[in-house]
Amino acid sequence: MICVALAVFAYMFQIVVTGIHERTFIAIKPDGVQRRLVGEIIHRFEQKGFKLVGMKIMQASEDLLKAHYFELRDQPFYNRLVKYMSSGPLVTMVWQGLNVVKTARAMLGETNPADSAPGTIRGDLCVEVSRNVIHGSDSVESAIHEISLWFRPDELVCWNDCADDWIYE
Ligand code: IDP
Ligand code: MG
Repeated sequence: MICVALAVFAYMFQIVVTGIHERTFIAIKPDGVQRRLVGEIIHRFEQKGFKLVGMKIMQASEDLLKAHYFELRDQPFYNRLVKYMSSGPLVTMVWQGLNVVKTARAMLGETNPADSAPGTIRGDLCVEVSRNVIHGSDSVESAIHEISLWFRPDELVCWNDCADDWIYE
């Protein structure tokens, strides 16, 4: 328990000192996979300059999705959400970079595609809130929690990015 607390503290400290190590959890939902939007979505994050440090295709269990969406358990759409998210494969990813949590949320758009500006993923690629193609962590704390829920530490790859000097001063 103390080790986990120290690891979280060290990670948070690293984020505050050098924000380029911030990470977020992104999942392309079953509709995004079925509609062949995986390449388009990865392209946007790569073009922005963020670094991919983890990725897998998987079909999530209802138990995992219930843990992921625990805060929404009292919402009327919760059961349908869990069914939709477990209905087919997801592509789950961890992206890293300066302010990546907040910037990724801006790139996603609003929860409801109808409120999402053109140019955002949900604004450009989907129509209905219950089929909104992508998930992104909403805070640095939830990103840390979600990454630990969906990825084992050895599934994340630290690699030297030769573009770093052209993305960061
Ligand atoms: P977020 O995905 O933008 O963070 P949340 O409020 O955390 O939005 O909701 C999680 C997911 O639940 C949404 O992405 C969407 O798939 C679904 N959802 C949210 N609100 C509704 C709704 O009013 N009807 C149906 N599904 C919803
Ligand atoms: Mg959310």
